[in-house]
Amino acid sequence: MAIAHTLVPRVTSVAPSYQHGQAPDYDTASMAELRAWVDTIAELTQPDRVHWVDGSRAENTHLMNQLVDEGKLIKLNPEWRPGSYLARSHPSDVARTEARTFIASNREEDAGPTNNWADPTEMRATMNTVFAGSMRGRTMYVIPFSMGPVGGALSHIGVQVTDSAYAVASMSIMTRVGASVLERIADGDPWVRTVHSVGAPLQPGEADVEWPCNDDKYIVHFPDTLEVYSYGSGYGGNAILAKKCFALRIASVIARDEGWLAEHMLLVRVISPEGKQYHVAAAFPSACGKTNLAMLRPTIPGWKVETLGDDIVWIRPGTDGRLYAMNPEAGFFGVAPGTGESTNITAVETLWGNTIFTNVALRPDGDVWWEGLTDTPPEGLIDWEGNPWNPASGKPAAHPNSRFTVSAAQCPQISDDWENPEGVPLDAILFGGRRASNVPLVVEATDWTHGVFLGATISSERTAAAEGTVGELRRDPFAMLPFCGYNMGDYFAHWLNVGKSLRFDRAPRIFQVNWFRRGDDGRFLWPGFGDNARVIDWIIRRVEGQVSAEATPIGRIPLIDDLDLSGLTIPEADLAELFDIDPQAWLAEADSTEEFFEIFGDRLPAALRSELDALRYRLAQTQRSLT
Ligand code: GTP
Ligand code: SPV
Ligand code: MN
Repeated sequence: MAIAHTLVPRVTSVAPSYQHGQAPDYDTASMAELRAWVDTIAELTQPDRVHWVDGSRAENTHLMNQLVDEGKLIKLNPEWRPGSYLARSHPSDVARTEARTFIASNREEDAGPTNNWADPTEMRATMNTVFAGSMRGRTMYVIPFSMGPVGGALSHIGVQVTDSAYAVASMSIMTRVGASVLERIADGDPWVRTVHSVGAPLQPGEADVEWPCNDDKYIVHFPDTLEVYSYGSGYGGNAILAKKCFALRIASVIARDEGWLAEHMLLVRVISPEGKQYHVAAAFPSACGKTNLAMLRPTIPGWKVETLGDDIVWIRPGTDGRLYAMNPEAGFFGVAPGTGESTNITAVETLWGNTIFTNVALRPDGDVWWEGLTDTPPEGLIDWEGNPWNPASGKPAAHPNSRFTVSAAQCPQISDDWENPEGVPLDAILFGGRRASNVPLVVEATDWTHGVFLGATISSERTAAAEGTVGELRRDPFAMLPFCGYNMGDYFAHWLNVGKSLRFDRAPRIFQVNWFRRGDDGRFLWPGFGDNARVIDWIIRRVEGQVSAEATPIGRIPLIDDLDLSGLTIPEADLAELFDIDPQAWLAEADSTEEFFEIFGDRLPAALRSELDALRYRLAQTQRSLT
């Protein structure tokens, strides 16, 4: 396991001709094209200054000091949290805005029924209107970035222009930024264009606010030309355009065309007590446990987990018939609430310093706090809106979607291979969601097609990661509902095709998991967190063919005796309920799946319809045998 030496910001080499903040003067046609594009955006948005980001430590220090001087960041007490800052967003700008997220593909059917489609010609006109003069009074930063190690075979590069220094600071942690990326562009590597403005121009002499943003928001993707325009929001996936906009929505389109997969997944290396390595990727919807599983500390002896990624994985079929997976990001943008020593000590250790916190509470001693960090809140907290917190108010001190931004290299259990440009071979893929009922703790798919059916039919209770009603059940196929840049029906077909390109004995096994099943009294039936290693242990033993499983209508489940529950005291009734499969409830689930599938019309692969038929058939059989 690697000990993290690298501190944020990541320092990349500076080309000799590259002056701090200035446009690089590489004399190549592709660099001229980049400079011309930057000029066009500047002409439209009218910033006071243009600053080319070089990714150097000096530049980062300057930027952070400037943000503190402007009152946009609070420097935390270095005694407790060196090199760390707190940002407070505007209360109206706290999460991704799915209703304002658009796929402006040339053909409406390419966006599909799960995306907001916009006519690209009309949307371009709208963008030209809203971005006109939108950066007045501000600096426009030009950020060259790489997703994946610079120059890696699976990597892709992009450029984000933004008028938010906070977005620059975040991008510097979340991606590889700097001159080495410009060298690739100068050499002619293709790059994705992304444009971001908070939509709050300043009149001469007008004072800035703590968190500039605009009530009018647009997060727009042009998949046919590989461009992103984001307007009005400074928060998370709306502003760090390399993340959801590029590495998922745009990358999924590139992946469709090139035969690979861009997924909303975590990636871990699991090492068995025998010392054998396995690689597991897992797709769970937003705020459903990816970061926690990525940083798992097993509670059962002998097992070790190393972190490779916590949110996005790019997966390619290899020539050997296996799937290879790589995390394209360089940092974690993780949910703060619920992160504590008893749940995710690895994250707590990762956050020792060099971290930007957003919308958490401030302690009187200049450190931070959020619900779940400790059992009892400290005295004298300032809440995420900057007001003294009254515990009796019933309002949380930290916003439910408050987050930390920190370099992956700081994670104490980061894998030595996390920057391996080849990626790692996958042994298992997990699909999960937040389901209070119906879905058992773990179910194994019978084959790849059934696994794709499990992924396609995930539903999950909504969380605070996006605007909407928390707790409401919604379909979130492959945890990609808000992130697939093309027709989800085609995406299902693509998954089936990728399966066909694998050697059947080398394709990863597919499982469905649910850490969130609840008892009648509302409590979680499964302890979760470190104890999820017990489920991983069973999954690995299935991969190795060491244990049998019970065939049920919905898939294969463990024989209880095969689960390592040593040291746990779970009432037998709870265990039974964790694996209970109620045929009536599942028939109703099948009806809802049919309704969901109908929205895709003839873009739904026939194989998934057959899977649904087969599921109903098996459920009906069980019903007969029960009655
Ligand atoms: P995004 O960054 O939005 O994609 O979220 P994520 O999928 O990485 O979710 P994360 O790991 O940050 O967890 C979200 C919330 O779920 C946190 O409040 C966690 O404490 C909680 N959580 C994670 N794993 C478990 C678990 O095994 N059991 C229970 N009960 N809660 C969990
Ligand atoms: C998610 O919502 O899945 C996130 C946070 O990882 S954001 O980057 O804001 O999309
Ligand atoms: Mn996520």
